Amino acid sequence: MAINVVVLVGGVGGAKLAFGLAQILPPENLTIIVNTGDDFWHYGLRVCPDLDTIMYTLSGLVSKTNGWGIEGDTHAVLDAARRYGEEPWFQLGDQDIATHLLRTNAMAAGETLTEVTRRLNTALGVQHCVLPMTDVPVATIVDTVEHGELAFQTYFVRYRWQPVVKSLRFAGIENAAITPAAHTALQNADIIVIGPSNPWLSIAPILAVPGMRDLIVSRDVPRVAISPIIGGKAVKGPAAKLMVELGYEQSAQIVAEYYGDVINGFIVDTIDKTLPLPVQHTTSFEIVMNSESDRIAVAENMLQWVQSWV
Ligand code: FO1
Repeated sequence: MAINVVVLVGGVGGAKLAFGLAQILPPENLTIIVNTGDDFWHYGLRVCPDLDTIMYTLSGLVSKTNGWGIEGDTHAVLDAARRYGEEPWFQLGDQDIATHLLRTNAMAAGETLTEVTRRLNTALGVQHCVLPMTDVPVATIVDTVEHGELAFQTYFVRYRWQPVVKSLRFAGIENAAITPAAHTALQNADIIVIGPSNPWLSIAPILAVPGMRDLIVSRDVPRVAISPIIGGKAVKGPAAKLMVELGYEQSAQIVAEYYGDVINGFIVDTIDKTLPLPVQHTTSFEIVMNSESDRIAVAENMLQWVQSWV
């Protein structure tokens, strides 16, 4: 029997799980809803890093070293910009720029982000359904001790997530709406998964789209998160540092508490198997995803475990 899986993701960790799921589920049974709070305008181009990380990962184009961008991409455009005295702080590869050019052009001509995302993914051979969390522009804003409010990529890339974070907000979220495609996918989901993405930076913007959290909680199906924190440390990126700055303990348990009633299932690494977790269904297995076979194993173990609930 085919089961419909919807996975909410952002960043490199989420893309690894999406890759694993895409290897074992047919295109019609997997929808990937992606954070767009990291999106921004750069040199007049609409850059959507999390959507592109998913597209490049699923199409096999992704840079293996970075986990984002395109493997072997060159930087002739940014090098040429340097001749004009520009000091590029955000590494846009030449092939990657083609993605941003075409997306920006299509959106200027009236295509929605959902439509252009579908078209670009299809052109690269990605058959699974990749959806932005909303078609309305939303921008994660990071309030920091050192610099006050920073646009997300300024905080994350320009300042290498070193400033101390006081709070986060999602500018424009009040005007955002769930897209018909995301709504239908969540309504038809047999399992809703929250990937091992940063809960505060990648998942919170998705859940903050008006109506999103309520829609997910209203679904009487397994709603499972995979911890991005293993043994008190973030697998990648600022999750653990951010937790301390926001006043939390660095632990998978805090992530489960943070998700609250959004989830009824939580998966931690075996190293965290003794943690008391405030969730109805919990399990532990190895969730570090270094290789392609790790990603498939995590996706398989998760689906097997969830199907054993009933
Ligand atoms: N991350 C970096 O740390 N430095 C970069 O220069 C950078 C460029 C970049 C270009 C395109 C793209 O799709 C992603 C890029 N990223 C870069 C990653 C991105 O900032 C983050 O992965 C996400 O926004 C956080 O989820």
